Amino acid sequence: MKRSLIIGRANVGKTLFCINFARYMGIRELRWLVERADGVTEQRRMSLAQAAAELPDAVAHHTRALQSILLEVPRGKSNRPLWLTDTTGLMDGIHPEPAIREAMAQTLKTMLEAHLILHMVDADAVGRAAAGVHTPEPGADMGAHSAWTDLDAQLAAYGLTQTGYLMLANKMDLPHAKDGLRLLRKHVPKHRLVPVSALAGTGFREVKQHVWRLA
Ligand SMILES: Nc1nc2c(ncn2[C@@H]2O[C@H](COP(=O)(O)OP(=O)(O)OP(=O)(O)O)[C@@H](O)[C@H]2O)c(=O)[nH]1
Ligand SMILES: [Mg+2]
Repeated sequence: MKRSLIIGRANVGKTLFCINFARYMGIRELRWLVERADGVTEQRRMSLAQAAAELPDAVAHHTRALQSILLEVPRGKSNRPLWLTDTTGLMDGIHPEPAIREAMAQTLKTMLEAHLILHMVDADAVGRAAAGVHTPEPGADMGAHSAWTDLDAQLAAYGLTQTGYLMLANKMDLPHAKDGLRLLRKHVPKHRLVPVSALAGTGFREVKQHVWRLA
């Protein structure tokens, strides 16, 4: 079965996007298939509200496994199943916790096999970093975790070789996101870049069109 994989740095909004995109697709209850890096798989059922409420603010690497939602893509008179897979956030350098390193390796391995890659970046963090605005966050240095870095540049370079790749500039509802989007367009002039807000649900129609076309 084909997979649409959402990847990116920690805290850019991958999980919230999956939850709200599933809602947009008409899913009322989430049935996650969780694939842990140690090979164990499990099912988790929850309401959309419960899933969103479980997301902490500014905690990097909240997601530590592949977690997939089954979508139905209309194809003629029938539907074609497609996994929408949320992943562990990536980072530059080496994470001190082995479990997170393994989960990040799992993300990268799965990326090489995925039919569709949605590479998410935090446009607001990019804009904030460019403006020199440091927003202190509780618990974690969100700025350092979510702005554009070499890792994004490498993912974007890989994306140029993949027809199923699309870059998503997230958090467009926040004040510095427009500046961030402008900068991102300069960083990756050859890529198709879709501005979205995982929180507000904007840009979802374009993402759906891309996913449906290639599913
Ligand atoms: N304002 C705003 N906040 C967002 C948006 N998307 C995500 N967030 C917030 O950003 C934080 C991180 O979101 P997550 O969905 O957990 O990010 P993630 O990329 O899955 O993070 P990891 O699992 O740690 O890699 C949460 O507090 C979300 O509520 C958005 O579009 N706008
Ligand atoms: Mg997550």
